[in-house]
Amino acid sequence: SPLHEFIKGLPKCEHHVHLEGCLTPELIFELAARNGISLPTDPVYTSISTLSKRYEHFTSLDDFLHFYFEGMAVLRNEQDFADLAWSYFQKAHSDGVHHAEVFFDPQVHKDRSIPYETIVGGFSKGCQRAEKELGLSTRLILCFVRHLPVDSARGVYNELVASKHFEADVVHGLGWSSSEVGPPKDMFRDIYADAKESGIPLTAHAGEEGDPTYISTALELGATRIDHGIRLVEDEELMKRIARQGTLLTVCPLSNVRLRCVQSVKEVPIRKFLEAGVKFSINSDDPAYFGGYILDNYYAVQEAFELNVLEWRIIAENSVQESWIPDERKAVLL
Ligand code: ES4
Ligand code: ZN
Repeated sequence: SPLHEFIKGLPKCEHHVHLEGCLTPELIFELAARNGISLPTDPVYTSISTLSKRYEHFTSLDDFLHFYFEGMAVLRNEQDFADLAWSYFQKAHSDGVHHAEVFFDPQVHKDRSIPYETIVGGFSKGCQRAEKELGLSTRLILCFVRHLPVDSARGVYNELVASKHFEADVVHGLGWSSSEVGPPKDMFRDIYADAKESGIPLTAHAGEEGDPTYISTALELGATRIDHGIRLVEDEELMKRIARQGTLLTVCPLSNVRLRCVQSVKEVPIRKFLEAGVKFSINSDDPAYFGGYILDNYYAVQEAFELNVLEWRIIAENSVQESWIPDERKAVLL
């Protein structure tokens, strides 16, 4: 397509990528060997290629999450976390990403006895290296998971407070993710109330598999951004409100296809969001599992919707404007 060079050159900001979702089959095998960890007995772990093949056939969010949580068991030492983050930032840089806000799941690592300091220490070293060597700006967003007890989230939140990592901008904001339908919609109500009181920026995965009431609950609890949010189109009034408020949706088209939220990228409501004036960015989610990084997602949107230069400028501009960065940094990126 004639716009491919233009899209490649757009200044990109990534707002929705899980660092653990950047763990490629290659890196899983490499870290398992380095750390002397045996991989699960499931025959899909026979080789890099059998594992990669399995990733092409997820049946749902929870089917994917099983492999996502299994894979991250190879992360043991601070260096593993740093190497994983660095591998993502190098790829993002080559895709034209200038600013990246990245999620990580401390509860899941703590559950397998990795200390909070090892996790945050490693990931933040990866961020510092990206800032220094690639000129990327980065933000770490600590993500709570919905499949573990809320007490475990409270434990991590207490460690965040004790570490003063928010005040030091080591951890910039909070999110929630993992299984959407099932656990109570408002399970993080108390934690989000405390975090909001402390001025911590809040986002939440909502409206991926779940209906629009998951989105309205997230907003009620203090989220100022919505991750995925594609089912927003099912509630006209809520969509108008989100457009009016200027709330950003962080959309992940290839993820939605791989997890069967939609049958093809054409079903992702990109046109509807543009027409309704809903701000969104295009992101990679779990690129090691979903067959593409951010530029692949941009290209997939172009192939499905044939947007014009003006529409791409709106998308790129909104992704800069809604980033959690100071105005001076926005001015550099625009
Ligand atoms: C996720 Cl695609 C997706 N949805 C919800 N939670 C997640 N964690 C990692 N990837
Ligand atoms: Zn996600």
